[in-house]
Amino acid sequence: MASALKNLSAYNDTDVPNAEEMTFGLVVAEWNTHITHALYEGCYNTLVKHGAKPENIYTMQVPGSFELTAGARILNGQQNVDAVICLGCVIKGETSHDEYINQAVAIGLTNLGLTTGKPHIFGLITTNNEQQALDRAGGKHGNKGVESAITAIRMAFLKKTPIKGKEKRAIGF
Ligand code: RBF
Repeated sequence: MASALKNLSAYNDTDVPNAEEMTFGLVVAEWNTHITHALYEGCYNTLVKHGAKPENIYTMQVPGSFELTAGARILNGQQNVDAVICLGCVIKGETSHDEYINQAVAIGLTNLGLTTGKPHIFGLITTNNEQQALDRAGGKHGNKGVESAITAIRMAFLKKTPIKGKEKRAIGF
């Protein structure tokens, strides 16, 4: 399974830029709260662990995952953050609601990333059942909130760092 082979929660601390000067927006969905709060804990603690100041982390709760993009848009209007991380959990049910919500969030966050020029991190767990979600919120497949935090720091660092030419880089983790 792809996530078993690439569990980014077990990342190398030394590869992560310092987040001391960075600001973050966290938008968290209230549906499946036991999952999304575990994602939030992992995400928030990882940002702080890498230097982010608590006063520079703005948290907004929205009703469901469908509202994540609207929440991110509102947060952007109120705070000039370096990156926005959206955390939610959509579990497949008897109907195809999950496909509509997941697609809307993926497209919405892509659009927000392109129109604002700021990283918008897709921290949405999209699973077939609750166990798969638990496995990814601090269980056997790590915590996608932690991974979202690392991705946000790395992307914010890229945005803050002017790219240079003539530099051959090692590719890979
Ligand atoms: N929101 C979630 O974050 N996770 C879900 O698993 C979820 N399931 C839903 C299932 C149905 C049938 C509906 C109508 C909504 C669901 N929502 C879920 C809420 C959705 O993200 C949104 O808050 C509402 O549709 C209001 O816009």
